[in-house]
Amino acid sequence: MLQPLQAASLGVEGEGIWLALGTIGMLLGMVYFMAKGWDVQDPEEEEFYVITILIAGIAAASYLSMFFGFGLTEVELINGRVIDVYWARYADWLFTTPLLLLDIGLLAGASNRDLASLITIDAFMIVTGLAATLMKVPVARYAFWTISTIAMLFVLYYLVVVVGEAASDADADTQSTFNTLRNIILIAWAVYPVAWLVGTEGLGLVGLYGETLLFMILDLAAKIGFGFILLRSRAIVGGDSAPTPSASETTAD
Ligand code: RET
Repeated sequence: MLQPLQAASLGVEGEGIWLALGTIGMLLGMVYFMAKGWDVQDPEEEEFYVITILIAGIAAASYLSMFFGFGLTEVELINGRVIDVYWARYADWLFTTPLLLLDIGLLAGASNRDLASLITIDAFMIVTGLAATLMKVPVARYAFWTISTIAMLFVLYYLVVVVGEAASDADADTQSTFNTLRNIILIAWAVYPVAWLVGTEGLGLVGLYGETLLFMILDLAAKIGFGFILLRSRAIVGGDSAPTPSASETTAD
């Protein structure tokens, strides 16, 4: 007997519940951000809203597609093992992780050059992660996982050192929001490669059900939790209400 959830979503099994919850969580986050930003006039502040709403919207679409089994594929490894992978995650992450970095980079007042470097390494991380996920030869999978993880360490290092230095020139509100968001990224992002490794794509210690739950929690924290803190902070308010609107034109090299 097909459960209603399974009937609606081709090939998706028990993990469909987490994909449904993920979709709802992203939609609620998006609607909350839209409602909160409705009256915002200041163009600088508006920019943060646009980026953050887009992040939640892209994720909602990706979760919905996974729920319907669209983003799901099977990879047959040369050793005969067949694994189910949700490739739609990578399409989501390819756009949303750069947007998250853009959010925090703009907040810190990082230079365009630094933002471009950060986003390029990040995109490289996601693309090599997708390669790791789709390869048929196990050793190649782990090789690409390692390359992607090294790229992630560069992203995190860059965020702390280079973007952090730009943020240290900003006002106290901005610095404290930057520190909180940076810590969310440091903690949440570092769990992704571990989830991949212990999940179905890697060693298979955790099944698709547990892995989908873990990614849902991580995605909601990294996108909606992140956006919630960013958009509630006084740091993004330009004009009169902020003590010093981030004097961030300086390119401290
Ligand atoms: C993969 C697998 C290969 C190794 C590494 C990975 C890192 C993924 C990351 C994803 C972050 C996603 C976010 C989504 C927001 O909702 C591709 C899992 C390093 C860091 C923040």
